[in-house]
Amino acid sequence: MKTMIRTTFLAGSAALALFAAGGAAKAQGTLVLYCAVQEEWCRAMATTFEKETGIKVAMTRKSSGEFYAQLKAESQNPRGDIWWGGTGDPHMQAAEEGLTEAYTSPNMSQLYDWAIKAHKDTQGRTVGIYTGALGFGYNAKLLKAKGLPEPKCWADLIDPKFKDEVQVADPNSSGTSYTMLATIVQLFGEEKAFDWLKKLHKNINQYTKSGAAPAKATSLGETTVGITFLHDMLAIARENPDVKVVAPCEGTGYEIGSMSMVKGTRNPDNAKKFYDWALTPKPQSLGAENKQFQTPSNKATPLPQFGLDMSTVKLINYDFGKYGSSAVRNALLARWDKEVKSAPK
Ligand code: S7P
Repeated sequence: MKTMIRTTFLAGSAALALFAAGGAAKAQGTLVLYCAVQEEWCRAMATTFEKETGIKVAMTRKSSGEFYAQLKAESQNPRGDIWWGGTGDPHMQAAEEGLTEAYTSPNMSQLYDWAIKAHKDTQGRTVGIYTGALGFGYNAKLLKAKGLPEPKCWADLIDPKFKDEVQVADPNSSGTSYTMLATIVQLFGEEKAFDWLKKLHKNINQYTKSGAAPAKATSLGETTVGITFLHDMLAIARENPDVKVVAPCEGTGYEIGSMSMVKGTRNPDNAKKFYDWALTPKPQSLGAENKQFQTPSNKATPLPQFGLDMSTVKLINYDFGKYGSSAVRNALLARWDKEVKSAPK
Protein backbone atom coordinates (compact mmCIF):
# COMPACT_ATOMS: atom_id res chain seq x y z
CA MET A 1 0.00 0.00 0.00
CA LYS A 2 2.82 2.38 0.92
CA THR A 3 4.25 2.32 -2.57
CA MET A 4 0.79 2.90 -3.96
CA ILE A 5 0.02 6.10 -2.15
CA ARG A 6 1.69 8.75 -4.19
CA THR A 7 1.45 12.43 -3.50
CA THR A 8 2.95 15.03 -5.73
CA PHE A 9 3.77 18.58 -6.44
CA LEU A 10 3.60 17.87 -10.13
CA ALA A 11 0.50 19.21 -11.75
CA GLY A 12 -0.97 20.18 -14.98
CA SER A 13 1.99 19.59 -17.25
CA ALA A 14 0.30 17.11 -19.54
CA ALA A 15 -3.02 18.69 -20.36
CA LEU A 16 -5.42 16.02 -21.47
CA ALA A 17 -7.30 16.35 -24.71
CA LEU A 18 -10.52 15.53 -22.92
CA PHE A 19 -12.73 17.98 -24.64
CA ALA A 20 -11.37 17.13 -28.08
CA ALA A 21 -11.93 13.41 -27.75
CA GLY A 22 -15.47 13.04 -26.52
CA GLY A 23 -17.49 15.34 -28.72
CA ALA A 24 -20.91 16.37 -27.43
CA ALA A 25 -23.54 13.80 -28.14
CA LYS A 26 -27.26 14.56 -28.32
CA ALA A 27 -29.20 14.64 -25.08
CA GLN A 28 -29.08 11.21 -23.41
CA GLY A 29 -30.99 11.82 -20.21
CA THR A 30 -29.66 12.88 -16.84
CA LEU A 31 -27.46 11.84 -13.95
CA VAL A 32 -27.54 13.14 -10.39
CA LEU A 33 -23.96 13.09 -9.11
CA TYR A 34 -23.08 13.39 -5.42
CA CYS A 35 -19.43 14.40 -5.43
CA ALA A 36 -17.16 14.44 -2.35
CA VAL A 37 -13.75 15.54 -3.61
CA GLN A 38 -12.78 19.19 -4.05
CA GLU A 39 -15.10 21.35 -6.14
CA GLU A 40 -12.67 21.75 -9.11
CA TRP A 41 -12.35 18.01 -9.72
CA CYS A 42 -16.11 17.52 -9.20
CA ARG A 43 -16.85 20.15 -11.85
CA ALA A 44 -14.33 18.67 -14.28
CA MET A 45 -15.88 15.20 -13.84
CA ALA A 46 -19.38 16.53 -14.49
CA THR A 47 -18.56 18.65 -17.55
CA THR A 48 -16.26 16.06 -19.15
CA PHE A 49 -18.77 13.24 -18.71
CA GLU A 50 -21.50 15.48 -20.13
CA LYS A 51 -19.38 16.35 -23.17
CA GLU A 52 -18.40 12.77 -23.84
CA THR A 53 -21.83 11.20 -23.45
CA GLY A 54 -24.46 13.91 -23.86
CA ILE A 55 -25.86 12.89 -20.45
CA LYS A 56 -26.80 16.00 -18.47
CA VAL A 57 -25.18 15.93 -15.02
CA ALA A 58 -26.63 17.65 -11.95
CA MET A 59 -23.69 17.70 -9.51
CA THR A 60 -23.67 18.57 -5.81
CA ARG A 61 -20.47 18.80 -3.74
CA LYS A 62 -20.53 17.88 -0.06
CA SER A 63 -18.35 16.13 2.50
CA SER A 64 -18.36 12.35 2.90
CA GLY A 65 -20.35 12.13 6.15
CA GLU A 66 -22.91 14.59 4.79
CA PHE A 67 -23.59 12.42 1.73
CA TYR A 68 -23.90 9.33 3.93
CA ALA A 69 -26.52 11.20 6.01
CA GLN A 70 -28.26 12.42 2.85
CA LEU A 71 -28.51 8.92 1.36
CA LYS A 72 -29.99 7.70 4.63
CA ALA A 73 -32.49 10.57 4.74
CA GLU A 74 -33.46 10.00 1.09
CA SER A 75 -33.60 6.21 1.27
CA GLN A 76 -37.39 6.07 0.84
CA ASN A 77 -37.22 8.46 -2.09
CA PRO A 78 -33.72 8.36 -3.60
CA ARG A 79 -32.66 11.49 -5.47
CA GLY A 80 -29.05 10.69 -6.30
CA ASP A 81 -27.66 8.23 -8.86
CA ILE A 82 -23.92 8.07 -8.11
CA TRP A 83 -21.96 8.96 -4.98
CA TRP A 84 -18.45 9.53 -6.28
CA GLY A 85 -15.49 10.30 -4.01
CA GLY A 86 -15.02 10.73 -0.32
CA THR A 87 -13.45 8.41 2.20
CA GLY A 88 -14.36 4.72 2.11
CA ASP A 89 -15.69 4.30 5.66
CA PRO A 90 -19.08 6.01 5.12
CA HIS A 91 -19.41 4.26 1.72
CA MET A 92 -18.90 0.96 3.58
CA GLN A 93 -21.45 1.92 6.20
CA ALA A 94 -23.94 2.85 3.45
CA ALA A 95 -23.28 -0.52 1.81
CA GLU A 96 -23.95 -2.39 5.06
CA GLU A 97 -27.19 -0.45 5.57
CA GLY A 98 -28.43 -1.25 2.04
CA LEU A 99 -28.29 2.36 0.87
CA THR A 100 -26.23 1.49 -2.19
CA GLU A 101 -26.58 -0.93 -5.08
CA ALA A 102 -24.27 -3.83 -5.98
CA TYR A 103 -22.64 -3.40 -9.38
CA THR A 104 -19.63 -5.02 -11.01
CA SER A 105 -18.11 -2.91 -13.74
CA PRO A 106 -16.43 -4.59 -16.72
CA ASN A 107 -13.45 -2.33 -15.87
CA MET A 108 -12.78 -3.94 -12.47
CA SER A 109 -9.83 -5.94 -13.82
CA GLN A 110 -7.98 -2.66 -14.55
CA LEU A 111 -7.85 -1.73 -10.86
CA TYR A 112 -5.30 -2.23 -8.10
CA ASP A 113 -6.07 -4.89 -5.48
CA TRP A 114 -6.86 -2.33 -2.75
CA ALA A 115 -9.65 -0.90 -4.90
CA ILE A 116 -11.05 -4.34 -5.70
CA LYS A 117 -10.91 -5.33 -2.03
CA ALA A 118 -13.37 -2.55 -1.14
CA HIS A 119 -15.73 -4.04 -3.77
CA LYS A 120 -15.31 -7.61 -2.51
CA ASP A 121 -15.72 -6.63 1.15
CA THR A 122 -19.07 -4.94 0.42
CA GLN A 123 -20.45 -7.58 -1.95
CA GLY A 124 -20.03 -5.16 -4.86
CA ARG A 125 -21.63 -2.12 -3.27
CA THR A 126 -18.61 0.18 -3.39
CA VAL A 127 -15.28 0.37 -5.19
CA GLY A 128 -11.99 2.18 -4.64
CA ILE A 129 -11.23 5.10 -6.94
CA TYR A 130 -8.13 6.56 -5.24
CA THR A 131 -6.08 6.34 -2.06
CA GLY A 132 -4.15 8.78 0.13
CA ALA A 133 -2.56 9.03 3.59
CA LEU A 134 -3.51 11.25 6.52
CA GLY A 135 -1.17 13.74 8.19
CA PHE A 136 -0.90 17.39 9.02
CA GLY A 137 0.79 20.58 7.95
CA TYR A 138 1.92 23.77 9.60
CA ASN A 139 2.63 27.34 8.65
CA ALA A 140 6.37 27.72 9.33
CA LYS A 141 6.22 31.52 9.36
CA LEU A 142 3.51 31.55 12.03
CA LEU A 143 5.22 28.81 14.00
CA LYS A 144 8.44 30.83 14.12
CA ALA A 145 6.64 34.06 15.01
CA LYS A 146 4.90 32.30 17.91
CA GLY A 147 8.05 30.53 19.05
CA LEU A 148 6.45 27.10 18.76
CA PRO A 149 8.40 23.85 18.28
CA GLU A 150 8.16 22.01 14.95
CA PRO A 151 5.44 19.36 15.36
CA LYS A 152 6.53 15.97 14.02
CA CYS A 153 4.21 13.52 15.77
CA TRP A 154 0.53 13.18 16.70
CA ALA A 155 1.73 13.53 20.32
CA ASP A 156 3.13 17.00 19.58
CA LEU A 157 -0.31 18.31 18.65
CA ILE A 158 -1.63 17.92 22.21
CA ASP A 159 1.16 20.00 23.76
CA PRO A 160 -0.59 22.84 25.67
CA LYS A 161 1.76 25.24 23.84
CA PHE A 162 -0.46 24.62 20.81
CA LYS A 163 -3.61 25.94 22.52
CA ASP A 164 -5.98 27.25 19.81
CA GLU A 165 -3.34 26.61 17.14
CA VAL A 166 -4.76 23.45 15.53
CA GLN A 167 -7.64 23.02 13.07
CA VAL A 168 -9.40 19.86 11.92
CA ALA A 169 -12.86 19.05 10.56
CA ASP A 170 -15.79 17.62 12.51
CA PRO A 171 -15.75 13.80 12.02
CA ASN A 172 -19.56 13.72 11.68
CA SER A 173 -19.49 15.68 8.45
CA SER A 174 -15.95 14.96 7.30
CA GLY A 175 -14.48 11.69 6.11
CA THR A 176 -10.99 13.11 6.63
CA SER A 177 -11.66 13.78 10.29
CA TYR A 178 -13.33 10.40 10.82
CA THR A 179 -10.17 8.87 9.31
CA MET A 180 -8.19 10.75 11.97
CA LEU A 181 -10.48 9.51 14.74
CA ALA A 182 -10.26 5.89 13.55
CA THR A 183 -6.49 6.20 12.99
CA ILE A 184 -5.84 7.44 16.53
CA VAL A 185 -8.00 4.64 17.96
CA GLN A 186 -6.06 2.07 15.92
CA LEU A 187 -2.70 3.56 16.91
CA PHE A 188 -3.26 4.01 20.65
CA GLY A 189 -6.33 1.92 21.60
CA GLU A 190 -9.73 3.52 22.27
CA GLU A 191 -9.21 4.82 25.82
CA LYS A 192 -5.85 6.45 25.14
CA ALA A 193 -7.19 7.75 21.84
CA PHE A 194 -10.06 9.54 23.62
CA ASP A 195 -7.59 11.04 26.11
CA TRP A 196 -5.59 12.32 23.15
CA LEU A 197 -8.73 13.66 21.43
CA LYS A 198 -9.82 15.51 24.59
CA LYS A 199 -6.37 17.10 24.89
CA LEU A 200 -6.41 17.93 21.20
CA HIS A 201 -9.83 19.58 21.71
CA LYS A 202 -8.19 22.18 23.97
CA ASN A 203 -5.85 23.08 21.11
CA ILE A 204 -8.54 23.26 18.41
CA ASN A 205 -9.44 26.73 17.15
CA GLN A 206 -12.24 25.47 14.88
CA TYR A 207 -13.90 22.23 13.77
CA THR A 208 -14.61 22.83 10.09
CA LYS A 209 -17.28 21.09 8.02
CA SER A 210 -14.98 20.08 5.17
CA GLY A 211 -11.87 17.97 5.67
CA ALA A 212 -9.59 19.95 3.34
CA ALA A 213 -10.52 23.39 4.78
CA PRO A 214 -7.75 23.33 7.46
CA ALA A 215 -5.13 23.12 4.67
CA LYS A 216 -6.37 26.39 3.17
CA ALA A 217 -6.57 27.96 6.62
CA THR A 218 -2.95 26.92 7.32
CA SER A 219 -1.81 28.64 4.17
CA LEU A 220 -3.83 31.77 4.96
CA GLY A 221 -2.34 31.92 8.46
CA GLU A 222 -5.75 31.40 10.08
CA THR A 223 -4.36 28.40 11.94
CA THR A 224 -0.79 27.34 12.68
CA VAL A 225 -1.47 23.61 12.21
CA GLY A 226 -4.06 21.87 10.02
CA ILE A 227 -4.87 18.15 10.09
CA THR A 228 -5.82 16.86 6.62
CA PHE A 229 -4.92 14.23 4.07
CA LEU A 230 -1.32 14.70 2.99
CA HIS A 231 -2.40 15.20 -0.65
CA ASP A 232 -4.66 18.12 0.39
CA MET A 233 -1.83 19.75 2.38
CA LEU A 234 0.67 19.10 -0.43
CA ALA A 235 -1.64 20.79 -2.94
CA ILE A 236 -1.57 23.89 -0.73
CA ALA A 237 2.17 23.65 0.06
CA ARG A 238 2.80 23.70 -3.69
CA GLU A 239 1.38 27.22 -3.79
CA ASN A 240 2.81 28.45 -0.47
CA PRO A 241 6.34 27.43 0.57
CA ASP A 242 5.61 28.50 4.18
CA VAL A 243 3.36 25.43 4.48
CA LYS A 244 5.25 22.34 5.61
CA VAL A 245 3.79 18.84 5.35
CA VAL A 246 4.24 16.24 8.09
CA ALA A 247 3.80 12.47 8.06
CA PRO A 248 3.32 11.80 11.81
CA CYS A 249 6.19 9.91 13.48
CA GLU A 250 3.97 7.31 15.22
CA GLY A 251 2.44 6.21 11.91
CA THR A 252 -0.79 7.16 10.20
CA GLY A 253 -3.96 5.93 8.55
CA TYR A 254 -5.11 6.25 4.98
CA GLU A 255 -8.30 6.29 2.93
CA ILE A 256 -9.63 4.28 0.04
CA GLY A 257 -11.61 7.03 -1.70
CA SER A 258 -14.70 5.27 -3.03
CA MET A 259 -17.64 5.29 -5.43
CA SER A 260 -21.10 3.76 -4.94
CA MET A 261 -24.31 3.55 -6.93
CA VAL A 262 -27.34 4.79 -5.00
CA LYS A 263 -29.93 2.11 -4.18
CA GLY A 264 -33.05 2.81 -6.23
CA THR A 265 -31.22 5.10 -8.68
CA ARG A 266 -33.73 6.65 -11.10
CA ASN A 267 -31.20 6.50 -13.93
CA PRO A 268 -29.57 3.08 -13.66
CA ASP A 269 -28.20 2.98 -17.22
CA ASN A 270 -26.57 6.38 -16.92
CA ALA A 271 -25.32 5.54 -13.43
CA LYS A 272 -23.60 2.43 -14.83
CA LYS A 273 -22.12 4.46 -17.70
CA PHE A 274 -20.66 6.96 -15.23
CA TYR A 275 -19.42 4.19 -12.92
CA ASP A 276 -17.61 2.38 -15.77
CA TRP A 277 -16.19 5.65 -17.12
CA ALA A 278 -14.99 6.85 -13.70
CA LEU A 279 -12.82 3.74 -13.36
CA THR A 280 -10.86 4.54 -16.55
CA PRO A 281 -7.58 6.51 -16.73
CA LYS A 282 -8.91 9.63 -18.45
CA PRO A 283 -11.33 10.84 -15.75
CA GLN A 284 -8.95 9.61 -13.04
CA SER A 285 -6.26 11.90 -14.49
CA LEU A 286 -8.61 14.84 -14.08
CA GLY A 287 -7.61 14.80 -10.39
CA ALA A 288 -3.98 15.77 -11.06
CA GLU A 289 -5.18 18.12 -13.80
CA ASN A 290 -7.10 19.93 -11.08
CA LYS A 291 -4.25 19.88 -8.53
CA GLN A 292 -5.56 16.93 -6.53
CA PHE A 293 -2.93 14.35 -5.92
CA GLN A 294 -4.50 11.17 -4.59
CA THR A 295 -3.20 7.91 -6.06
CA PRO A 296 -5.73 6.72 -8.68
CA SER A 297 -7.09 3.17 -8.65
CA ASN A 298 -6.71 2.29 -12.35
CA LYS A 299 -3.27 0.77 -12.94
CA ALA A 300 -2.98 2.61 -16.27
CA THR A 301 -3.65 6.08 -14.83
CA PRO A 302 -0.32 7.92 -14.68
CA LEU A 303 0.91 8.11 -11.08
CA PRO A 304 1.61 11.64 -9.94
CA GLN A 305 5.28 12.20 -9.07
CA PHE A 306 6.27 12.17 -5.40
CA GLY A 307 5.96 15.44 -3.57
CA LEU A 308 6.79 13.72 -0.34
CA ASP A 309 9.30 11.02 0.42
CA MET A 310 6.88 8.17 1.05
CA SER A 311 9.56 6.19 2.84
CA THR A 312 8.98 8.65 5.71
CA VAL A 313 5.28 7.69 5.91
CA LYS A 314 4.57 4.83 8.32
CA LEU A 315 1.18 3.44 7.35
CA ILE A 316 -0.91 1.51 9.83
CA ASN A 317 -2.85 -1.55 8.74
CA TYR A 318 -6.15 0.38 8.69
CA ASP A 319 -9.09 -1.95 9.35
CA PHE A 320 -11.73 -0.72 6.88
CA GLY A 321 -14.12 -3.56 7.68
CA LYS A 322 -14.25 -2.60 11.36
CA TYR A 323 -14.08 1.20 11.14
CA GLY A 324 -16.45 1.33 8.16
CA SER A 325 -19.06 -0.76 9.98
CA SER A 326 -22.26 0.87 11.19
CA ALA A 327 -21.79 -0.22 14.79
CA VAL A 328 -18.22 1.02 15.18
CA ARG A 329 -18.59 4.24 13.17
CA ASN A 330 -21.82 5.23 14.96
CA ALA A 331 -20.35 4.41 18.39
CA LEU A 332 -17.11 6.35 17.82
CA LEU A 333 -18.95 9.38 16.51
CA ALA A 334 -21.44 9.33 19.39
CA ARG A 335 -18.58 9.07 21.91
CA TRP A 336 -16.71 11.92 20.18
CA ASP A 337 -19.86 14.12 20.33
CA LYS A 338 -20.43 13.32 23.99
CA GLU A 339 -16.91 13.38 25.38
CA VAL A 340 -14.91 15.60 23.06
CA LYS A 341 -16.95 18.14 21.14
CA SER A 342 -19.03 19.20 24.10
CA ALA A 343 -16.11 19.26 26.55
CA PRO A 344 -15.10 22.67 27.95
CA LYS A 345 -11.90 24.13 26.53
O1 S7P B 1 -9.91 16.86 -0.96
C1 S7P B 1 -9.91 15.54 -1.39
C2 S7P B 1 -10.29 14.66 -0.29
O2 S7P B 1 -9.41 14.79 0.79
O3 S7P B 1 -11.58 14.96 0.13
C3 S7P B 1 -12.27 13.77 0.39
C4 S7P B 1 -12.94 13.93 1.65
O4 S7P B 1 -13.53 12.85 2.20
C5 S7P B 1 -14.04 14.95 1.41
O5 S7P B 1 -13.86 15.80 2.31
P1 S7P B 1 -14.41 15.56 3.81
O6 S7P B 1 -13.24 15.22 4.66
O7 S7P B 1 -14.93 16.93 4.06
O8 S7P B 1 -15.43 14.47 3.80
C6 S7P B 1 -11.25 12.66 0.36
O9 S7P B 1 -11.77 11.45 0.02
C7 S7P B 1 -10.33 13.21 -0.66
O10 S7P B 1 -9.11 12.58 -0.75
